[in-house]
Amino acid sequence: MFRITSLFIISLLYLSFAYQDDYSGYKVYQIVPNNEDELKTIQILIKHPQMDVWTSSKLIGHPTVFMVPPTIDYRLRSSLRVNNLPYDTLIEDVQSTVVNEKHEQAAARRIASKQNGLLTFKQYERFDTITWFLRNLTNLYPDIVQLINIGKSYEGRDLEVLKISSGGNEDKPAIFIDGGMHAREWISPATVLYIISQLVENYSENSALTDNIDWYIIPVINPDGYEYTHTMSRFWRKTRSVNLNTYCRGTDPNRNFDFHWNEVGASSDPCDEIFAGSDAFSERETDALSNFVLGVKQNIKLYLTFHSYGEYLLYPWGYTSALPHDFFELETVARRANAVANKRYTVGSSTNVLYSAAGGSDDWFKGVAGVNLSYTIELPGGGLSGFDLPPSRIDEVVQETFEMVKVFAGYIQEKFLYNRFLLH
Ligand code: 0X9
Ligand code: ZN
Repeated sequence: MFRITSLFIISLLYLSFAYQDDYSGYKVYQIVPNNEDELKTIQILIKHPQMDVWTSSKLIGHPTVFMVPPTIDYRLRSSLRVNNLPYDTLIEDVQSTVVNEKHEQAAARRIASKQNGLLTFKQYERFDTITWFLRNLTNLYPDIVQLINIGKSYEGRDLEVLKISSGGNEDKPAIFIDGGMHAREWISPATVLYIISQLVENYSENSALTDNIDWYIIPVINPDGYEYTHTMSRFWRKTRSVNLNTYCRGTDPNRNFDFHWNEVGASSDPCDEIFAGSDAFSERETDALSNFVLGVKQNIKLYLTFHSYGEYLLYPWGYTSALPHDFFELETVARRANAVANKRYTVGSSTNVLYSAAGGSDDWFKGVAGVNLSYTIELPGGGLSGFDLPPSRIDEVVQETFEMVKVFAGYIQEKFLYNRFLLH
């Protein structure tokens, strides 16, 4: 009996590891363009469908980092040589980085388990723990928090928005925050969880932020992808929905929003990392999010969506290089927030500092939901891969980012409350 049970366990263990993605022989390169010509060559290079772009920018001096499979490595390097493009090899063998990160995670878990509290910000949490944390907040702080189910993910996970409100006036300005849209950007859910924890668990100290503002917050909008990066494939980016007539799964949720959908910087090929989906809002996750937002849009005055990495503070548009009519305000508020990060972030419109990409959530919030102040925040990278910011650095990033969020919230108060008092 014992032998049968242990055989069963061993085969289960084997099965759970057997299909994990193996990044042996995958390499990561970095190119920092010194002039317009190099910039142009990079833009062409990163269009290669088998290249996984980790960060990129349209600005001279800003790095473009990408991962390549062994199958195209030789050709890629020849083309870099032919084009006279100097590059650095950031990672010789991606698999060893993934294994290292697993060890780091295990060590971080041991440290975290010795501390009090459900979330310690000493490790990247799994989706179940995150859900548990949110639900527990509704038990502990029923007067100020409410968990609103907005739908289910493709694989059936609950999509839940936490509403933080001190009550009173129904017409308060609101801030909407999401994280975890791209599965592998682990620092994003961690940051959003920290914001929640500060607003709720540290309520007395931060009550100025909740007295006059309502908050709608969802830490992981793409939970299927997030879990998949923890269990199967560390660098998965998209959702996990099945696509027709192909084995390639998933849609890039940040190309799936119904505003100039699939016009530019997105792909119609389900095997691409920037697949826009079979249609706008084809994904349950983006559909649920947008339906919920349309119901409360008149109150939402600010949208923040957290991604990683590269330290960019981006505002619309991503679908055109034209600037929004109120770009001056967008720029001014972003610069104020950037001051708390010692101006490390690059501020600008997505198209002008990063790349053109239509169907992003930020564009939709502004263009369709009418939330004029809409930002994508690309958090700092770290570790070797950029996405493997060591657990020991979570604290520092989330704390600094919360300070930035305070600046954004301060502006909302200034604009929508104090001005109102003055007018009345
Ligand atoms: O490409 C994206 O979706 C975002 N960068 S990431 O590296 N996290 O994937 C930037 C999105 C900027 N916004 C729009 N293009 N609308
Ligand atoms: Zn992202």
